[in-house]
Amino acid sequence: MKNIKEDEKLSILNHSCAHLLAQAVKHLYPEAKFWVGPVVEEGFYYDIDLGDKSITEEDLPLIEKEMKKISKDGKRIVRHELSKEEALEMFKDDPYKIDLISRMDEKDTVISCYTQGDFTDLCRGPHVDTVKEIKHFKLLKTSGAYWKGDSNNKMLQRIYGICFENEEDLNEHLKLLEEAKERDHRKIGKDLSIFMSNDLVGKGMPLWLPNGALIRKQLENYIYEKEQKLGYKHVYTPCVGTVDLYKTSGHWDHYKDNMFPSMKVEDEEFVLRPMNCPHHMLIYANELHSYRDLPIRIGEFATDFRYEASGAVKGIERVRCMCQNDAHLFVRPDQIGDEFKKVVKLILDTYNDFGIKNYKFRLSLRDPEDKEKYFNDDDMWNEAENKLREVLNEYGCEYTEAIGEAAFYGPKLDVEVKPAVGPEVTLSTCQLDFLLPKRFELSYIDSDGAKKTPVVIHRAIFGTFDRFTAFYLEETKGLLPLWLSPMQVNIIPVNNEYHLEYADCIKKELESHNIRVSVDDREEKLGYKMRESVIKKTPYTLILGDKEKDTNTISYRLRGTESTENITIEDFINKLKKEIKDKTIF
Ligand code: TSB
Ligand code: ZN
Repeated sequence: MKNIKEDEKLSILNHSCAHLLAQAVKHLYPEAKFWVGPVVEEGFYYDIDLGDKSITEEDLPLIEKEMKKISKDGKRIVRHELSKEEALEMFKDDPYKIDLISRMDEKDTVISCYTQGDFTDLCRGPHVDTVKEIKHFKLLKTSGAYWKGDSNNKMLQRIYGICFENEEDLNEHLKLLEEAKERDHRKIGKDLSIFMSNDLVGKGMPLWLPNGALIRKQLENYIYEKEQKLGYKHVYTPCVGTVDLYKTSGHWDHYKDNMFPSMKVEDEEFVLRPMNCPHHMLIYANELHSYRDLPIRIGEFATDFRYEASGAVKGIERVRCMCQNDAHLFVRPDQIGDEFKKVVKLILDTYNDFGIKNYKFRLSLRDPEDKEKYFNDDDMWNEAENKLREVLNEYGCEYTEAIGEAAFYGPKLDVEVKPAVGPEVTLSTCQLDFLLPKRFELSYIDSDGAKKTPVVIHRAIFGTFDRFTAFYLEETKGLLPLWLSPMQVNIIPVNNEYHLEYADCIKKELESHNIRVSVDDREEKLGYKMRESVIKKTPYTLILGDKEKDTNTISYRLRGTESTENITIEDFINKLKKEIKDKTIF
């Protein structure tokens, strides 16, 4: 999909379209006041204060109509430059513009405004020459947006739109948007009964339905088995900790804004944990360790709570209650490279098993200037950052570097993926940490008998089961491989009266081999049931009629194909068992 911000010409056009939108809104809602209307990756938006009025998506066609009318009128877009004093006078009735102008420094900013017909807006520009050029646009949606992004401020109304140079480009883009909507995990999650939300539970706190729970269990089993083979030891720990625990770890100082407020019980003050590292540090510290015991790998499928802004939570991709596929690896300094390499391999193997191709590695480094966020030890940082680079180069992984994106305790390698809708998110992560082991005074006895401090690697292959499921639903468009499908086989008897008994018998047989089966015994037409089976994205649909019953066979149709195959039940079971075992992608 086109990134409008990256195309200079389209950027200008979209910016002009934002002004056109504002002008049309002003015509239809004279009391409207305007905050800012920037160009974004997805087009443009304008934040508007409409007093007690509100604009819904149903109102957008009317606004578009007014925009078209203004565009046809064809007024020129004229730039004026003015002094701060003149600007303050010109916009004296508009508190939003006054706010903007007051913060402008005349010495290094030229204050300018643009006029088109009866509408003038404060703006840096540039713009297209006349409103006539703004023809191929679409208003996309509305949402609420706090003034300056601060939830203590007034909620403004945001209208999003997009503009192109010709109708074909616009239509092509709208088609892609429509496809993205179809692929959005929130839609698939609803269609396939994977998760739900309820305000009584809270924002960003989705409930996993049986189908979702089944997928999640498979993911847990998959990664548990892999981690066990790699020498991980899995633990269970509480999803709260005391404030003192998080003061010791440093999260209280560095991560407090992302945590829920604390709660006092008797003489203890608890927080819902945002991370599991402190608990795992204490487990390490529970025993004495020799250099020969390391690496020690403590894993947990751990529930965490993070205070994500209510406007930022999204389906199961960004939640306030999540379950990490977490582990902390305690290593000697000489083991960092090897262990980091093993994590990268585990990520690559996992993605390969899932057939995931659309991802990018990103190395997140500190901003050496930011002494507040990052602990101040240049040698430690340089050493850690170089180790990560070395392994990535050795593995031949392509990666980008992001300055200032590191965690406060060390540099990290993230895997970035692009959701159907919205900005990129991190899936897997692997983070080096020289700080936390010191804060928890962790140690091991080295070969020379001296007490040394281990290094910690934080890593999450799936990230969280929540985010991974969201991503994978979008990556596969909900067409999950057989082993992950909540329902693997759907049986349709051609005629309930004659074939239901046979269908039930086949169901029992498949179930005895741990295959997940449903029988559609509703009194509906065969064609209807077949279509339903496709909508539910069930991998195999069995059609059982006279022929199958008489020959003791089954006829199956593989999802996405139009032909049916007739085979014995034994062959069918063996085929499915192999596909499940091999985790076949189809
Ligand atoms: C890997 N302490 C480390 C851990 O040991 C840690 O917590 N890292 S993290 O902050 O990067 O989180 C791990 C992963 O959780 C991220 O890579 C991301 O995939 C996932 N994640 C983070 N925030 C959310 C959220 N709000 N909703 C869903 N998943 C999230
Ligand atoms: Zn951690």
